[in-house]
Amino acid sequence: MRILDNINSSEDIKDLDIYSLNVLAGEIREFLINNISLTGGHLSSNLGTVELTLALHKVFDVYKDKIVWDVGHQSYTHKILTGRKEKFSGLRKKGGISGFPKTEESNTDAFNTGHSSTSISAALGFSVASAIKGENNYAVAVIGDGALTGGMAYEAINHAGSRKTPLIVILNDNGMSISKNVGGLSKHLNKIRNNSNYFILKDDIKKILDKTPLIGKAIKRGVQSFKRGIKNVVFQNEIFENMGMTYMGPVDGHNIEEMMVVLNQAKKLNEPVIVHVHTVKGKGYEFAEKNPDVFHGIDKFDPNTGKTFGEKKQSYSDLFGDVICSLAEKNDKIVGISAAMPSGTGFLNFANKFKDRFFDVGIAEQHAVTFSAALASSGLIPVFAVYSSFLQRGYDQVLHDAALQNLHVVLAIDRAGAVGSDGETHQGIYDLSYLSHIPNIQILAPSSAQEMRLMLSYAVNDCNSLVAVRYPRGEAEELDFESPAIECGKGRLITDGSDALIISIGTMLSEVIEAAEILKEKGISCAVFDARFLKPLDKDSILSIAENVKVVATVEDNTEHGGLFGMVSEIMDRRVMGFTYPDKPIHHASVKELREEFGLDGESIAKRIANSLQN
Ligand SMILES: Cc1ncc(C[n+]2csc(CCOP(=O)(O)OP(=O)(O)O)c2C)c(N)n1
Repeated sequence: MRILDNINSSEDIKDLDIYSLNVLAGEIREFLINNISLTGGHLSSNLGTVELTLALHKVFDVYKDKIVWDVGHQSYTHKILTGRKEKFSGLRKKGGISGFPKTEESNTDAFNTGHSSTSISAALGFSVASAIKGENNYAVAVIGDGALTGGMAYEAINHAGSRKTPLIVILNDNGMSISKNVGGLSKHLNKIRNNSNYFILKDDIKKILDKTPLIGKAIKRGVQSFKRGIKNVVFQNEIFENMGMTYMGPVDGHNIEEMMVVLNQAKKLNEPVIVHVHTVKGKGYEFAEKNPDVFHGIDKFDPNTGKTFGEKKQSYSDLFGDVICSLAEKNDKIVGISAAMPSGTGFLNFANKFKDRFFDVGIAEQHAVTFSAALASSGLIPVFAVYSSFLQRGYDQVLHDAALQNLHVVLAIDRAGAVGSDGETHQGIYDLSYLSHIPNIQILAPSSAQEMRLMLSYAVNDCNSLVAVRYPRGEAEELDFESPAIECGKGRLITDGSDALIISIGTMLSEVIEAAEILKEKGISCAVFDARFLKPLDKDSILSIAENVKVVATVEDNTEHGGLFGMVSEIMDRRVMGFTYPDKPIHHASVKELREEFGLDGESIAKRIANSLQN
């Protein structure tokens, strides 16, 4: 029988000795590989944090203390240790457990995460609240070196360091973001990685640590002797120390015993502490260790070969990569910007081909937008490829730096619409809303591969203003409709009809075509209009077709307020039927399941329109 079979709560590991914990770590790795091979999920980050999580669960009381997992994609072992082991077959599936921490799933998930670099702020908030309420809880942030490239982390460190609020930040440094980590701090951490010895449990240090008192007046003396002791064997890190955080490390993140010693000491310090832990992303699974980026987030795969199944179809991200490369070959003003997502956004070929014209700025969407604005102001054509949900970070910069100065920044917005298994934090269903009211912006959405080519070329070469092209995750289909040249603010009529007008934006066109076909069989004739532009909206065409029909409907993979439905409603003095995602968080499930659940599939669209024509 495995040790893991008897682990159903964090309490169950409290009495395990180091040997058993190491055996358990091996069993958890096997469990992760087997389960994620069946469901897909974040593998390499989780393989890297097994021992770290075990040490945290040994040293802290997860039912009382607050552990905040940055991004949260590495929280699987924590989930296994907190009663959710049996639920892994439903990981990231509709109705199943989330791939990220969820307070509604377990009271041991202190705080919901998904977007990077929030953990130190949240842990600091927990620490301050605990002090105000007179409680004695520890607050811990677990943040990767990738997530530490996000500006918000420094805002929190700056705050924590100045207040001297007790807080433990675990810096899980594996040298990787999704791709190789970038930036000055990353170089500095790398230097430590290459030059330093790990903290080693030498007997004399052990003695100092053992003598460090937990309570009373002696704390200060104890802490100082502890710090002196520990600094004899560990690297000093002035960056963090100067910002007011005590630095401890580096510690071997796969050595449970040493991590427990250091974490216990960090607890005693009663001030902001950063514990620098070195881990190997993908640890223990050859394929993931060799290619941690490939296994960062992976679909189902064969655990014996590490290969995913099925033939890979051209995605919108791939197509973006191809088109932007060919445009850049002809126009040397084009520069590419990514916020730590060169592979996910399809930017890798561009990055390799145009090394001097490509910038991975780290997980720094705000900086990426302002940086792009200045490039545009200098006459270059910056193309920032970014996932819809992560661009939320750069809203003010889009408005303040790019739009108000009327600069030609191209936003290539990937993962727009529902994203599926990553769930509510990653849904790209807000971009039409958070962009539509910004002045000077043009917003386009392709409904097919042909349209994507035309729109990217238009955005880069013909447009002179801030421009967003938003497209979804998944296959870029070639559709059989005529794609005339893009004209600013002009949509295209796909089919004419006399009973209803359905206006769609982006790839929702496929569902709308299906709806129109179903309705045609029922004798209902629909005009289908592909808006192409949300802004400027093709008001004239829409109003003139609307004059002759009984029902006007809009279909978009965006939330209810502020998108196509709102824009079309504003130009009509009649009721418009809106097909949107509802105004509430949208959980994880496949895109197909979500469309069906929220009435955005062809059949549901047809049914509602038919009903309204009958009434
Ligand atoms: C604001 C934001 N931008 C981008 C991402 C996408 N993302 C998820 S994990 C990750 C890399 C995180 O690296 P690190 O913190 O070092 O964790 P590791 O996976 O290496 O353990 C990125 C870029 C995100 N979650 N949030």
